[in-house]
Amino acid sequence: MKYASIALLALTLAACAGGGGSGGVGLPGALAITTASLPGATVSTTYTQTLQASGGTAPYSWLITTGSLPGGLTLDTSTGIIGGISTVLGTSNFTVQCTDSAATPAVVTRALSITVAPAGGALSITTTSLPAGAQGSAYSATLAATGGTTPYTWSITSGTLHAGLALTQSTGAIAGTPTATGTNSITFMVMDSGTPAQTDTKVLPLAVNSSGSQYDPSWGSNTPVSTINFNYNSGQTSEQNWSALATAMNALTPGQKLVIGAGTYTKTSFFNLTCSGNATAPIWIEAASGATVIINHSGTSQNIINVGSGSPVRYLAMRNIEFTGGSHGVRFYDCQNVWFDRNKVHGTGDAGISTNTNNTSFMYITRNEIYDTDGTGEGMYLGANNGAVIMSQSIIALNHVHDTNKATVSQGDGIELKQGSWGNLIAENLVHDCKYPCILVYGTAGQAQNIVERNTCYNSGDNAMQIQGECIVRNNLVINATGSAFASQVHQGNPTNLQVMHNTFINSGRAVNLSAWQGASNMVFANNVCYSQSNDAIRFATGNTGVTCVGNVIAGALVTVPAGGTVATSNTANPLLDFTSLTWNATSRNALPVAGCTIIGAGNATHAVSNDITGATRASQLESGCYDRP
Ligand SMILES: [Ca+2]
Ligand SMILES: [Ca+2]
Repeated sequence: MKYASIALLALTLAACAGGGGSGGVGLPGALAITTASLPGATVSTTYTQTLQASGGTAPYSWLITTGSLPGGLTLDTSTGIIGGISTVLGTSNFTVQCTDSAATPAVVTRALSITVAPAGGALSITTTSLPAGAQGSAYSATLAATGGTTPYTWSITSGTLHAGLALTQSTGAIAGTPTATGTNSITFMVMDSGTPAQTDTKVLPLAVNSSGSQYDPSWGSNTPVSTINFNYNSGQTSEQNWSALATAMNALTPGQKLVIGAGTYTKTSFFNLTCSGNATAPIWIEAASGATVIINHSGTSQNIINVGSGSPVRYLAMRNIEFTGGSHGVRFYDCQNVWFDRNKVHGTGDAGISTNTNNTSFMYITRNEIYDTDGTGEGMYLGANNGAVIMSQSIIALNHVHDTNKATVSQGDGIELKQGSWGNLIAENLVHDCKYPCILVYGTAGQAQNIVERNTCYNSGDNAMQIQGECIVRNNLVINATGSAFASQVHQGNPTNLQVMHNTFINSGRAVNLSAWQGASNMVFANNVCYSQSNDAIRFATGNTGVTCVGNVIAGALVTVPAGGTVATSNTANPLLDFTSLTWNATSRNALPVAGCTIIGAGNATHAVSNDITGATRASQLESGCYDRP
């Protein structure tokens, strides 16, 4: 067909050429306006252009017949010169008419336009994002713009800054100490000093995270009785320095703080930390301000440090220390009221942190970075199998656990809390790139529920978050797993007393798999966003009798889901358009729902959680998923 059409076209062209016609062009000598377009003008700058015509009988006269020139410019009707100083921005459209001097004058017209641009170019806000702030900490960021005429004036046209922050109009600086948390969507406007003035606006989200001080032990801020400075002795070997440091640590008595100077302290044999404080006189061991203190165990024969093996350790804080090498990184034995804060544990031969030999309680594991584990490879191994050792009433918060998926790792859970452990809070952790689940929690064997909230988990070679039962799971963001984003199933006990609310579960494969929920008591799956690219949104693998399932927004298939428990997104072709910026592979993870999408207002009020993943109080309407849209 295509070849036949081209042949026909060739024949047609040949016929025209043979006819010899001139084809529609004006007659030679006829009056014509030859100016096809006019160059742009710059505001407040002299402009001169001469309209051109040909043919007919000179002289010509000129006229604007429709529209008008930009303010400040005029047309000389005898010369065709458009000149003056333009004063108004924008594009003016007009029709010029040219009349010649023949006895019977010829008259022609042409539509033209002139665009007046601002001096210095168009004003534009160049800031594309604002750094996140922290509640109670000084914040500073400065908005930037280009073009127009400086100085600029900045303002906010919609939305508000967090309490404690202020915008300086003359500089675009946002500064202060925020007291409120959450993500505010703010429309900033810049105005220049040109005449006329230009403006530009941009919507920028500003996030303020909680300080997390609510996770810290009250005794942690007690005043030390005395502070001992321990300095690295450059005249000695790394091993000798370790030996001296080990001695200094175990010599600490209640109320003392040991402040360690920068250096790499290398150990090669077993070490057990045994110093112990009390509630009014804790012991602190921490790096000097700004110092990098590395405790390295050469080889994998021993854990880097053991704490409380054979003797109880109480009221001990360890902060800002980097632990590398060894077998387990830090292994807690008979420990209660131990605060492990802002440390790094990495390059270990086994789990990063473990509490699986003795029962532990009132542990505070906060703000640590744990990565590059090996062996069974858990970032945190908390409690032991089948309730043999339990952790209780402890807080695991604000940690960054990642890359527990090295090829030689056999399991590599990010945070694993074993059967029987109870009353613990796992909150605001960032856990990603794990071989096994990023967060795996079993049951409490009838004790108080654990709480798993406001965590962000992504990239797992298993289920990204797996919770057996006896737990409250809320406001988590979970993306991308080889298994399901979220799974609940029999592990070392049965699913029971499990409430899963206001989470966002995203996976190219199955989003949510709920097994053995049928007939279990107090099972709630409400107000979640469950999006699968090519599999099930929600699958009740073994039935749903007795389960509360309401307020969920889904994309993907449903398997045995109670009627009325879900509403499908209207963005069926690409459900991720419901979010500010989210990808199936978790490279983008902003799950704030966009205005007008199905998620907005889809939540069920009976199962509402009062805050969202940022800690902000949820405002009407009630969104499903982990983010409130204010
Ligand atoms: Ca494991
Ligand atoms: Ca809302």
